[in-house]
Amino acid sequence: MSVLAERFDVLRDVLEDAERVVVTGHARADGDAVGAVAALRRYCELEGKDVVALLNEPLSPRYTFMTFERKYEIYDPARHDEVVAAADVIIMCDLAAPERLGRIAPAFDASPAKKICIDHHPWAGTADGPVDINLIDADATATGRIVWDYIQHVEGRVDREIAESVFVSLCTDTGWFRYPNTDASVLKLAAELAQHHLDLPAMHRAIYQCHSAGVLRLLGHVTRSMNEECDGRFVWTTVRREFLRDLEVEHFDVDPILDVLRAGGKVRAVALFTELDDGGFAVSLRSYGDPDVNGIARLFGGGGHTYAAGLTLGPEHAQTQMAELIDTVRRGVRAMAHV
Ligand SMILES: [Mn+2]
Repeated sequence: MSVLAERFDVLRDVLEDAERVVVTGHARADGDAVGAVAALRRYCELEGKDVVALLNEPLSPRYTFMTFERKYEIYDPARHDEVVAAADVIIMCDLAAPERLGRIAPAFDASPAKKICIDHHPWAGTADGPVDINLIDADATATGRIVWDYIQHVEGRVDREIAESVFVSLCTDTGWFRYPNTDASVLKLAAELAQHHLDLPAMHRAIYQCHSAGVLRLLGHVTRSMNEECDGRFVWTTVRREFLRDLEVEHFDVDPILDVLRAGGKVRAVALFTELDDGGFAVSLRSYGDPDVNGIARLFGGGGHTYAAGLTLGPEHAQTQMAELIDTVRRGVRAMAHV
């Protein structure tokens, strides 16, 4: 039984009384956020609710194969502020910091709706979560899995759309079943979802083999220019704006780059610094849980999970902070027991 069982009962009572529901996720929605929002939207629809799924941006092309592609709306203040204000319930998925709702955040804050948070990032705040009702379980594999557990708990209907959505959450947050959060229960659920006529090879192709030639060249650049430290156990690199311009790459996902960086046999931690337009850097950190990259990211104002975390370095002291961050990871890797 889920540790959230009691909270699930609370959510069921709230949803039972609700007519108008808005479901949303963090800006630049990743697979888990997309999957969780998509599954909840469909669940609410099957329950007869007047439900709207709002995202900040169009879906990444990786996820446009989903049925959800035809079911969500891109937030437009002129159209949606009214919808958000009139909602009985707003559910935010895969984030516990409302400011990460991006452009939707002000409308979310202003709405008198009952607010629900469903998330699996470690919650570091004082109360039990940021909003009225918080379903936060840092041990959950993916936010989409919490949504699935909820639907199971209330014995809700499940169809192919829900199965596909939860599968997208599950496979992306486990890196297609390779990260440390993959265990027997994950594979068991994946098998159950796959029974809803999911085309797994096609999903894998859509999500992971969708790169432009420019991004492939970027991968080559990244491996050529990577820095190896601690006898190859820590690898880091920087992606400069000028490289992206030269390669005509406008958008890219960091996961394939991080996958390449950590493909080395000795690698225990990687860091990727992507230069931003303002001269700051978006930083992605990965490990196998040790060193705890969430702890390291928090020191620099970011966060995430023990094995995957991120942060942003402002332009002002970017170089100094980058050096400090690299040194912190280096020390974390050196402190690891040799295996
Ligand atoms: Mn997630």
